[in-house]
Amino acid sequence: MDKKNSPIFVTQPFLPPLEEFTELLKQIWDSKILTNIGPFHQKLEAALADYLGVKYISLFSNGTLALITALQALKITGEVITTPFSFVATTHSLWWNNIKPVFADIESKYYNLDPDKVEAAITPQTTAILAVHVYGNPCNVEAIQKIADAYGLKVIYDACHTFGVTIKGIPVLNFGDLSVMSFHATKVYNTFEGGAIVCHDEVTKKRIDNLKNFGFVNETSVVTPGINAKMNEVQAAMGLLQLKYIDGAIEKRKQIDKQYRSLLKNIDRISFIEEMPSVKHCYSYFPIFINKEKYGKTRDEVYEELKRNNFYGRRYFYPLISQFPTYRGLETALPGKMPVAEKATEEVICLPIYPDLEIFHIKKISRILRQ
Ligand code: T4K
Repeated sequence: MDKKNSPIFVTQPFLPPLEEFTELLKQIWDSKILTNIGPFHQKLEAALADYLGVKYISLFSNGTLALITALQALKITGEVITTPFSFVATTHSLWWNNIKPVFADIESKYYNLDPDKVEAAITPQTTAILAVHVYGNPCNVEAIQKIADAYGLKVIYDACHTFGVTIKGIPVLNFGDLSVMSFHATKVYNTFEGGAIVCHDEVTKKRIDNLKNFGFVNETSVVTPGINAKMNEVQAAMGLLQLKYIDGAIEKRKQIDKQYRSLLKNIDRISFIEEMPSVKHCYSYFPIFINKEKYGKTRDEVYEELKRNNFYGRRYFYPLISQFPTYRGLETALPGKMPVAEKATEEVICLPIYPDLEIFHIKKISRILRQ
């Protein structure tokens, strides 16, 4: 199939030149060190800490295990306030820790947790806030921290959509008690699968490292019932290589974001998220919102139309996590409780965005949306 007619998905992983990866694979073959915090794992932790501007980072096999472990690391129990507008893994991490999710509504500008709604949801059982920097736009970190300090709560950020994002030059990963990252194939920076926890002190880093390796501290001592969530050497080698190319990949995403903004700006029946001031972005997603009344078509009709034209956008995040069977019986999940999230989930389509997306594709998508 020629390039112009092949299907275009919401994303396509960025991959470095295969020869360079083969070179690193050869080193793994020679050393026979495949996993268990080997040399590539150690090198990648140092390199990422440096690139991201964080003090401590612990690598994981994926973002979901990193989320589950982050909650273990802080010994979170009881109730945690979280957003319904995210990938389901965010709330699943609470379920896996026997923690009751308490959903709070999002704000309508960036679709992140609304701090006022967070405060209103606090009960004597609340121990933490699990917020998501959705689509890579930072939460209102100051307001969230203020609430956390006033009520003695921990803050964990699901930073799976933010890679290298800064607010006024400060890495977003440095806010909150812990931040969790995903390096899944569909993310801005990928190690095929992978993830990480960012923390701010050595004791916490040690605890996280123990937790991801069965609780071992040496050959014979197990200090905690840990899990196996280590990143392996092949993933870590890929991560090192990806770092060489990441700035270029983000720059290409930036250009695509710019094209969409310029081509869609005059279609007043479509809205998209304004660029946040003072934020360095990573352009992980390009969500648009289809208002049925203004557009004259439902979001799903537009979504299907794009598909008929070979463009496979995604309805991230539909349904809301709170609408899935596991969670919909919770009091905070009941219909009408979160009007902003309930509207967003019915209107959103994430358009394709990835470094190799061609300009003619962006133009064609915009043309379809304009019809
Ligand atoms: N928290 C948040 C906020 C997250 O967004 C995620 C993951 C997590 C936590 C958990 O992190 P991980 O445990 O995954 O590290 C995808 C991803 O699987 C998931 O990682 C991601 N969020 C979520 C938003 O999207 P699906 O089910 O939509 O993926 P899939 O397989 O349909 O892929 C989407 C498109 O990407 C495909 O149509 C084609 C393309 N693709 C995908 C893969 C896997 C490729 O071209 N190559 C590939 O290898 O969930």
